[in-house]
Parts: sequence; structure tokens; C-alpha cells
Amino acid sequence: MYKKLSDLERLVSNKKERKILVLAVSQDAFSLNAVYKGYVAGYIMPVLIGDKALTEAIINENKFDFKDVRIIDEPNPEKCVELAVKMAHDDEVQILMKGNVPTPVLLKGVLNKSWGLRTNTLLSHFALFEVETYHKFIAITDVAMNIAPNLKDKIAIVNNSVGYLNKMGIANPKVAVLGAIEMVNESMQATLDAALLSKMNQRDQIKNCTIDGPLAFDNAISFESAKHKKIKSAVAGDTDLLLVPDIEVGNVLYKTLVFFAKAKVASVILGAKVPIVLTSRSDSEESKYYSIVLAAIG
Ligand code: COD
Repeated sequence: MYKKLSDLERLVSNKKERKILVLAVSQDAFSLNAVYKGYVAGYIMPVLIGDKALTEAIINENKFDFKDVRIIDEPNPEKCVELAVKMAHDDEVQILMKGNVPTPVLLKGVLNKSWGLRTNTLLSHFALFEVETYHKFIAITDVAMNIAPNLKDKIAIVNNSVGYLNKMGIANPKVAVLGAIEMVNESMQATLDAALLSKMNQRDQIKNCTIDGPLAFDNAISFESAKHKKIKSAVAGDTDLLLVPDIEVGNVLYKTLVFFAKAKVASVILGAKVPIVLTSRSDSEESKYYSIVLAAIG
């Protein structure tokens, strides 16, 4: 059973080849630092696209000893994104990472209809947490990309995350679909969607996982709470993946865990042709590094 983000290293350390990671708009000390750690650990081989002079200045200042690393000089951020996305589109790289560029610029490139990274499924955000008070990893989706997913979107979001958890060796992840309560209330859409997702899972319309919901947050993560409420569930108290009803719930939960519970987090965007590392400036260096390690599993 995996609990610590450092356990992710075990999952990639048996891979024979480094994954090629392209960093779009590479003149960013925080991203370069995480990329360098992943390079030194032997998990990735970076390609850096950005302003070459600025990128090299950061590399020299920090004494990053990159050997055989390609730096492609492109001062225009939009063009950097286009070049990086096209490399992933053309199978030249296996991971895309956002550097010193706003998220919407990167996503616009990723979603481009002719040279982007769309597949036949929705793109969604997958965040993996190490929480001191929980007995194993807990993943949460979607806290950063899909704003107000409908039932069809939620099916795609669950499938993306379950597929990734399966790749991580978690064969039949337990998925809790969150609501404010654990009863179906016809006025609460989240509880209706949760019940439908659970039934679809029972009927094998959503595979490779066990889904239950609606579950309130306490029942999802605590056996005692579930027992107290006499909830019979194969998921309650032992959840691997929390599906949140919308981006507001997800984002507040994510930040609450990080700021109040001092949780550690790694995250990737799934559903595109390659995993995308899309951390923000406020994420810790550790979080950026483990996001790269998480992406290298895919
Ligand atoms: N997966 C696949 N295709 C998508 C997705 C997706 N998740 N989202 C949009 N598309 C496609 C649409 O089908 C359409 O063809 C095209 O992209 C444009 O769609 P729009 O007009 O809905 O897209 P945008 O550009 O208005 O919005 C897409 C965003 C991902 C930018 C938007 O959903 C968004 O702003 N999400 C929240 C990002 C955010 O603020 N996160 C906070 C993070 S900390």
C-alpha cells in the first residue's frame, strides 16, 4: 500500500528508459529546479523550449549540470507552447510541462483542434495527496480543470483517474462520489449523479474500480463515521479516489488539505495524448518534482 509521495519513485525506478519531458517556456527557476531533480534521479530527459539566454542564465546561476539536454531558443511564449505541444502530438516527447506561461495559454495549445493533444475523452485534473492522518494515498478529481461537470463528464473524469490508479498498481481503486449527504436528495444534483455512477459501476458500465456514493466527506474517509451512520459500503473509510461535484468543492478541499493539514500533493492533467504537468507558482518545489515523477508513471 502506498502512502508517501516518495513511494512514487519506486513506481518509476524500475522503468528502463527515461521519459522525454518538454518544458514549455523554460525560463523559470522553479520549474527548472524540479526538472533538474527528475533528471538527476534518472526518470526524465528534458527538452527545454524558451528564451535560451534567460534559461541558460538560470541553469548557470543554480549550477544545474545538465548534459546532452536540448535547449530550443524561442522567445515568444505562444510559439514555445505550439512547438512543445506539436512535439507531444508527433510522439517526440512523452510528458508536457508548463513553465513560465499562464495556464490558459498552455491549455489553448493543448486543446488546439489540428495540432493539439486531444484524444476521444475529456481532459481532467488528477491530484494525489499524502495526508498524515490518512492510511494511504488519496486522489481527488477534478479540482482544477472541469468547472461544473455533468454526468457524462464525470464518467470520463472517473475513467481517466481509475486508469491512472490502475497504472500505479492499484488494481481496483475505491471511488467515493462526494455529496453533502449520503442519501439521495432529488434537489441535490451531486447526489443523483453519485447514485447513477454507483449503479453504472455495479452494472459494469464503469469498470476496474468500485464506486459508491453519494458519500459525505466524513463517511468517505472514516470507518468510524460510516459505522456511526450505519452505512454499508465497500468504499466508505477506505477511499482511494474522491470525485468532487465541481471545481469549487475540489479546489477548496485541495487547498484546505495543503494549508491546514500540511498535505503533500502531486498532480497531472490526464486524458490528453501525454500526461501534462501543470503546477502553479504557489505549489512547493517538492510538489512540482513529485508531479513530474507522477507523470513519468503514465
Ligand atoms: N477536455 C477536452 N476538451 C475540452 C475540455 C476538456 N476538459 N474543455 C474544453 N474543451 C474543448 C471544448 O470541447 C471546445 O472544443 C474547446 O475545448 C473550447 O472549449 P471551451 O470554449 O469550453 O473552452 P475554454 O477555453 O473556454 O475553457 C477551457 C478551460 C479548461 C480553460 C476552462 O474549462 C477553464 O477555465 N477551466 C478552469 C481552469 C481554472 O481556472 N482552474 C483553476 C486552477 S487552479
